[in-house]
Amino acid sequence: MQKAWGAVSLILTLCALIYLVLWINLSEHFYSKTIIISALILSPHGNTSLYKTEKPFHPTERELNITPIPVLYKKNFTKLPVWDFEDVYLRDNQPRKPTCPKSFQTTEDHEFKEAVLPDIQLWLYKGHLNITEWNRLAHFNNPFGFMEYNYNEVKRAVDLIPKPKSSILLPVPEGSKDGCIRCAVVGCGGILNDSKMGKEIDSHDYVFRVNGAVTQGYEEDVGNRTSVYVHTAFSLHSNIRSLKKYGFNNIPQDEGIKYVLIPEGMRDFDWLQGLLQGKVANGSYKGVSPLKFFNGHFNESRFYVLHPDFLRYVRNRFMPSKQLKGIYWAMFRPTNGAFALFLAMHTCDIVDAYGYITEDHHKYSNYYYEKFKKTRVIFYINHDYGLEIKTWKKLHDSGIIRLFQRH
Ligand SMILES: *[C@@H]1O[C@H](CO)[C@@H](O)[C@H](O)[C@H]1NC(C)=O
Ligand SMILES: *[C@@H]1O[C@H](CO)[C@@H](O)[C@H](O)[C@H]1NC(C)=O
Ligand SMILES: *[C@@H]1O[C@H](CO)[C@@H](O)[C@H](O)[C@H]1NC(C)=O
Ligand SMILES: *[C@@H]1O[C@H](CO)[C@@H](O)[C@H](O)[C@H]1NC(C)=O
Ligand SMILES: *[C@@H]1O[C@H](CO)[C@@H](O)[C@H](O)[C@H]1NC(C)=O
Ligand SMILES: *[C@@H]1O[C@H](CO)[C@@H](O)[C@H](O)[C@H]1NC(C)=O
Ligand SMILES: CC(=O)N[C@H]1CO[C@H](CO)[C@@H](O)[C@@H]1O
Repeated sequence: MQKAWGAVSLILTLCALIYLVLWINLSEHFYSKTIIISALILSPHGNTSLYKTEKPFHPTERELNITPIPVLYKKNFTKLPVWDFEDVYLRDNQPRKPTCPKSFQTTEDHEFKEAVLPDIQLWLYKGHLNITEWNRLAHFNNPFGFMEYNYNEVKRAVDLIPKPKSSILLPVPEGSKDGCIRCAVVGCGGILNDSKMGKEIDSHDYVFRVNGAVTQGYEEDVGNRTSVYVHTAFSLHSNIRSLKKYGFNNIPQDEGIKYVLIPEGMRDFDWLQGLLQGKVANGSYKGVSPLKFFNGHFNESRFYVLHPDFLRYVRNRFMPSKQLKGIYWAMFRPTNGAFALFLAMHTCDIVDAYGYITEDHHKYSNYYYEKFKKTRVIFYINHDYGLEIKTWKKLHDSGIIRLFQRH
C-alpha cells in the first residue's frame, strides 16, 4: 500500500513538474512563477522547494486564477445598471490637507458635505490596473469605467502613464498669507464675450482652462494665463483644427503648465500610447504624433490622467442626470467643463467659475470666441445642459463656488 502511494505521488509530482515547466516557458512573468512553484511543490515530508525564496509569499492574481470577467455590453441594459459597488471608489491614501480656513470641505451645506469625498482618487497611472480592479471597473461604461473594452489594450496604455510625484496638483502659492489656493476655472461660454473679466481671472493663483481655450485676441475678457489645461484627445485634436479661424493655433503652453487628460474612451487610451511612445498605433488617431500639439511643452512630470472613479463619483454624486434612467443612459456624461470644475474644487480652496452655462444662455453666443456670429447653444444628447445650469447655480448659491453671471 505504502509503495503504491509512493508511486502514485511520484507520477503526480512528475506530471505537475512537466506542466509547470511548460507554464514557465510560456509565461511572461517568469519571476513571479518561480515563487509560486517554490511554494506549491511540497512533498509529504515538508518543504522541498525547487527554488529557495527569501520573499514572503503573496500569490498574484494570475496565480489565484483570476481572469477578466466576460465582456458586458451597454446595449444589454435599458437603463444605467446599478451595481452594489457602484458608489465605491478608489481612495488616495495621501490626500491634500487644505491649510485654508475656507474650502469646500468646510462648507455648511449638508447635502454637499455628505456627498464629497476629500480623499477620492483623482489620478489614473501605472500599476492601477490589475485584474481585480479591472473586474470592478469593467462594470461601468466609459468614461466611468471600462465596459466593452479589452483588458490588455487598456492596461498597456495605463501602464505607460507615469505616477505623479505627488497627488497634489497645485501647491499653496509661496508667500500666501492665509494658506489658501485661489483658482479661476474658465469655460468657453459666450457669456464671457465683452465681459472684461480678463484681469480678474488672471489675478487668481491658478487658472484652469478647458477644450478650445483660445486666449490670444480675447485677453480682455478671458485673461491670458493658463496653469492647468483640461482636455480629451478629441477636444485637443479637433479644436486645433476647427478653431484656427478664431486664433486657436496652439493649446495653452505657459511655463510649468499642467496638462490633465479626461480619458473619455478607447481613443484616449490609444492617444495616450502615442503621446508616451511617439505615435498612435491604433484607432481614430492611428499614425498621429500627439506630442507635436505640445510644441515641446509636454513634460511627463506635469501630465495627469483623471481616474474613472473620479469621473463616476462626479456623475453619481453631483450630476445624476434623469437620462441615466432611459434607453440612452450610456450616452450621458458631464461636459469636460464640468469635470474641470469638480477637479478644481478638489484641488483648490476657493473656486471662481467663468464662462459656465447659466439660465440666460440664450442671450449669448455658444462660445466666447464667436464674437460676431450669434450661434444658438446646441444641446448635444451626450450632455445634460439643464442639469449643468442648475448644478452651477446651486453651488454658487450655497457659497461653494462663485459663478460668473450677468444680468
Ligand atoms: C517550511 O519552510 C518554512 C519557511 O521557510 C519554515 O518556516 C518551516 O519550518 C518549514 N517546514 C518544514 C517542515 O521544514
Ligand atoms: C489591484 O489594484 C488595486 C488598485 O490599485 C489595489 O488596491 C489592489 O491591492 C490590487 N490588487 C492586487 C491583488 O494586486
Ligand atoms: C499676459 O498679459 C500680461 C499683461 O499684458 C503680460 O504681462 C503677460 O506676460 C502675459 N502672459 C502671458 C502668459 O502671455
Ligand atoms: C491594436 O488593436 C488590435 C486589435 O484590437 C490589437 O490586437 C493590438 O494589440 C492593438 N495594438 C495596440 C498597440 O494597442
Ligand atoms: C520635466 O520637468 C522636470 C521637473 O520640473 C525637470 O526636472 C525635467 O528636466 C523636465 N524634462 C524636460 C524634458 O523638460
Ligand atoms: C460680443 O460683444 C460685442 C461688444 O458688446 C457685441 O457687439 C457682439 O454682438 C457680441 N457678440 C455676440 C455674438 O453676442
Ligand atoms: C443577455 C444578452 O442580451 N446578451 C447580449 C448582449 O449583447 C451582446 C453583443 O451585442 C450579444 O451578443 C448578447 O447576446
